[in-house]
Amino acid sequence: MSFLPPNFGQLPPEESDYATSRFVILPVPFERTTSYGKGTANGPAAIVRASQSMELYDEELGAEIAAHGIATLPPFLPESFGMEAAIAEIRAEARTHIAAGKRLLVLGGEHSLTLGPVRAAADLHGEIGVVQFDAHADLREEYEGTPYSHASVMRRVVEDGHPTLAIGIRSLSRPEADFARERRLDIVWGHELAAFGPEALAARLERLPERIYLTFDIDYFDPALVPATGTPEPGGGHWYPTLALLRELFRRKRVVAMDLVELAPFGPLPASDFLAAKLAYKCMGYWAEGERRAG
Ligand SMILES: [Mn+2]
Repeated sequence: MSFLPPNFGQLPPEESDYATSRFVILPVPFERTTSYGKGTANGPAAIVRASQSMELYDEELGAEIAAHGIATLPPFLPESFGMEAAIAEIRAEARTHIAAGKRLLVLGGEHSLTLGPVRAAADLHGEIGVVQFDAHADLREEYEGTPYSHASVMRRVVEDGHPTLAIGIRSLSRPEADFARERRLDIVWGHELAAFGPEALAARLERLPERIYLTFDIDYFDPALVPATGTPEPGGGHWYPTLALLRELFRRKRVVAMDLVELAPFGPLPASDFLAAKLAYKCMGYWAEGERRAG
């Protein structure tokens, strides 16, 4: 039996060595505060496994994205029991790779972990905006006793002072809606998605800084497309329209790091895992394209 590299895309060493790779995958199977369905800790492994059965040629871009190099790090799990300290550990780990000039993709895990790489990106780049694809606003002051819950992550990001754009939101509490209104947060609601294309996105992106952190909660998608997530919400994004939005984002802005979170795989339906793997790969392709156009 031949040796299968346990990396994203099942790439040979020349396309997956850390030193020469443009992209770095950081699996963070972090799950502490999920509310309903469990299983996001299994997300990163499922995404990497699915990516190994994925064609590496991208027909839309006419290129093999993997040629840029994709290094897969060993899974990173913070040792700290407390949430604040755990987030600080993830922040330090993420900062190492962004500082090394890598294009960092964090694979979750639950959405609470996002605060770590957002703070790492801000440590290194100063002013950043945060673009969030998500079904849920995640703007709660706190949830189930912690301000570091998955349901509070964007509240912390806003309080850190980062301008945000949230896309696909269709689930939030009244206090979250009040907070969003008071702070004039920019939100593209779920029911507006059908009419929201790349041109509309470009106009909204003009309000944000040049450097962007992208956080992608997989429950943004219609659960008919991605049933494997802990708190599914009807409605949401579809595949090709979402890719068009992502391509526009990477064209218009300099994305400094991103994450893909909240996949909770279940065996009988691997389609969600494959969608997540392909989404990560498409983002890398758009990322490289955007940077090439920027020169
Ligand atoms: Mn979320």
